[in-house]
Amino acid sequence: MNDSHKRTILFGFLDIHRRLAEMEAMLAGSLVSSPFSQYVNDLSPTERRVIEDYFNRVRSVMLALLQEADIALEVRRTSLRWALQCGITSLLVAVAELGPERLRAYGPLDADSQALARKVQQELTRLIERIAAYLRQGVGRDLAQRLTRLEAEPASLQTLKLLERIITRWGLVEFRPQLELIIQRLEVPRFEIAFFGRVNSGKSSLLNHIVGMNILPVGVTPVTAVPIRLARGDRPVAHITFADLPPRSVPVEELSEYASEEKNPGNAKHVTGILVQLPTPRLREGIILVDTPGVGSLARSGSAETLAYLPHCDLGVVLIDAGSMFGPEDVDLLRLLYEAGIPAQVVLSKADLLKPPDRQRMVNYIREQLRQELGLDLPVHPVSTVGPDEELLTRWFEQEVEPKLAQHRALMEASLRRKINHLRESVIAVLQTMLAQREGETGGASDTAGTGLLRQLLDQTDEVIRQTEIRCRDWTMDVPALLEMVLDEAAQAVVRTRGDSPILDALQRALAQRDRAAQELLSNLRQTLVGTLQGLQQAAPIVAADVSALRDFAFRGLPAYDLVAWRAKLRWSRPWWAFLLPRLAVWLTRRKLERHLGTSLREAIELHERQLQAWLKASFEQLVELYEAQAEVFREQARRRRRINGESGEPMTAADLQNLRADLLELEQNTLPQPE
Ligand SMILES: Nc1nc2c(ncn2[C@@H]2O[C@H](COP(=O)(O)OP(=O)(O)OP(=O)(O)O)[C@@H](O)[C@H]2O)c(=O)[nH]1
Ligand SMILES: [Mg+2]
Repeated sequence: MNDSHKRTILFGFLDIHRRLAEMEAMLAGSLVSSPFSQYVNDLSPTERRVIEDYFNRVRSVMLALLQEADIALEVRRTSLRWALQCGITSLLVAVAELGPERLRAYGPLDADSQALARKVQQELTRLIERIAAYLRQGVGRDLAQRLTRLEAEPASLQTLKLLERIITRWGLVEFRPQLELIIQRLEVPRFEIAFFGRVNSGKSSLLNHIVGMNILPVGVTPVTAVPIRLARGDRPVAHITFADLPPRSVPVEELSEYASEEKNPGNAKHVTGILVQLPTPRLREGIILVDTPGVGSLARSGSAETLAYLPHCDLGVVLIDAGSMFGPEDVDLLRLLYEAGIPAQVVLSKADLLKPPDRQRMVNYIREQLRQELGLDLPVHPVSTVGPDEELLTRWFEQEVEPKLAQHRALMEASLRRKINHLRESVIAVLQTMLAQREGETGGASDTAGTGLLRQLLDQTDEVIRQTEIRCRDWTMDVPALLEMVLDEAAQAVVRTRGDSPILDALQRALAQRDRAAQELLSNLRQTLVGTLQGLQQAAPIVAADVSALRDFAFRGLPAYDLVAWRAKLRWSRPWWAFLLPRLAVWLTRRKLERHLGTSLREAIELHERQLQAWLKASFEQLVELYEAQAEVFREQARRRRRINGESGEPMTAADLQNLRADLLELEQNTLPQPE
C-alpha cells in the first residue's frame, strides 16, 4: 500500500471512532433523563452494555488492523481543558443570540417579554461563565487537593473535607464559590507585622535577631532598598519578583543582590517583591514579618515604597534609635499608622547605648512627645540586639507581640468556624430538600409563595447589579461635563476669591466629589446586596445567609492622586478690573482658561477618572462575587423547590437514596463547637 492508501484508511478509522463516540454519548445521555433529550430510552441495561462492548471490539479490531498494515496511529491531540473552553465559548455565543435585541428581529417585543428574554440570557450566562472561570483556573483549583495541604484546626478541616466530598458527590456546584472563599482565607497568610523607622535605626538587625538568622543585610549606610517579607517555609529560600522579568528563587545568601542599596541602588533591578521563607519557629504559620527601607531625610528612593506599603500591614512597629534624637520624622510614621487605622507599637532600639536611668528618661520623653503631638498614649519598649540587653528584645516579642498573634489567630479561627458552620447548615438544608423531593413530598401553598418572593428579590437585585455595572462602564463619559464644571468654578474662584491656587482648588473639589460619588455607588450596591440576602433568608428560612463578609467589605485602596505637579501649571492671575465688572471678568476668564488650560485640566480629570474607574470595577467585582457566592445557593434552592412543586425530579436509585440519607446524617452529626 502506498502512503495515500494508508492515510485514507487511518482517516476512515478516525471517522468511525468519532461516530462511535457520538453514539456512546447518546447512550450515556439516555441514562440521565432530561426533558431536553431527543431520545426515548427503549434499551434494557443489558442491551446497552452489550452494544458498548461491541463498540469497544470495533476499536480493538481497528487497532489490530492498523498494526498489521503497518499504519502509524497519528492523532493530533489537544488539551481537553482547551477543547472544553472552546465549547463553552460557543455556548456563550449561543446564549448571546437569545437576547431581546436579537429577538426583536422576529417581531416587536413588549416590556415583559423583553425582561423575560434578558433574564434568560443573564441566568444562563452567569452559570456558563462560572464553568468557564472554573476551567480557566486549572488544577490549582482542585479544592480537595488544596484541602490536604492546609494547616488549620483539625475540627474545621475535617468538616471542610466532609463538605467538599458531599458537595462534589451531589453536584452542588452552587456551594463551590463559598467553599472556595473559605479555603482561600485559610491559604492566604493574614497577619503582617511591619517594622518601620528612620534609616539606620536597626530594623534589619532586629528582624535578624527575631528569626535567629543573619539573613537581612545590615550596615551603617542606608541599606535596605526594597521591602522584604519573611514567612515560614520548609527550607531557606528567597522568591524575587520583578517588574520586567520572570520571578526567580534564589538562596537567601544572595538576598543582598536584590535587597541592598549597595547591590541594587535605587532598585535599579526593578524588584517588585521579595518573600523570604525560613524554617524558624518564631515565624508561625500565617505570620509575615516585613523589613522596610528606612524613611526620613537620609532615606533613598526605597522610602517611597515603605510609605506605599504602610497602609497594608496589620501591625506596625516603629523603631526609634536610642543613639539619635527623637524627631518629627518619627512622629510622622506613627501619625500615618494612626490615620490608616493600624495598631502601632513603639520600640526604643539600640537601648544598650544608654545606661538604664538615661534609658528611662528617654522612654518618658518619647511618651510625652507622642501624647502632645498625637494625643496617643503608647508604651515605649526598650530593645537591643547586642550584649546582655538582647534579653529585652526577647521579652518584648514574647510579651507584646506573640499575644497579639494569638489574639488575631483566635479571632480569625472563630470567624472561619462561623463561616464553615454556616456552609454546613446550608448544605444540610439542601440535602433535606433533595431528600424530600425524592421521597415524593410536596410543599404547601405558602412554600410556592416563598419561592415567588425569592425569585422576585433575586431578579430585582440582578437589575440593580446591572445598572451599577453600566454606571461603572460609562464612568468616564462624565469627563466633558466635569471639565465644564471645573472651568466654571475655576473662573468664579479666580475672579472672586484671593485663594492661593483657585484653579487647583476647584479641580481638587471636583475630583473629591467624584471619589465620594464612586464610594456612594458602591455602598448603595452593598446595602442592596445585604438587604437582598436578608430578604432571601426570610423568604427561604431553611438556607441561612451570611451577610458578614459583605457588610465587613472595606472599600480599600481608593487611588490617591498627586496634584502637586499641577500646582505650578495651574496658575492664573485675576484681571485688575475684575472688581468693576465681575460678571464680565468671570466670562472672559473662563474663556481664556479654557483656551490655555483646557487641555491640561482635561488630562488631569481623565487620568483621575480612569484610575477611579479601574478601582470601581475591581471593587464592584469583589462585591458581586461575595454576593453571588450566597445568592447562587438561594437561586438553586428556588429551582429545587419548584421541581418539588410539580416538575419532575431526576430519578434516583435506592442505593443513591441511601447514600443521600447517610451523607445527611453524617453532616448533621458533625458539629463544630461554636465560638462565644
Ligand atoms: N549598639 C547597637 N547597634 C545596633 C543595634 N541594632 C543595630 N545596630 C547597628 O545599627 C546599624 C544599622 O542597622 P540596620 O539593621 O542595618 O538598620 P536599618 O534600620 O535596617 O537601616 P536601613 O535598612 O538602612 O533603613 C548597624 O551598624 C548595626 O550594627 C543594637 O541593638 N545596638
Ligand atoms: Mg535595613
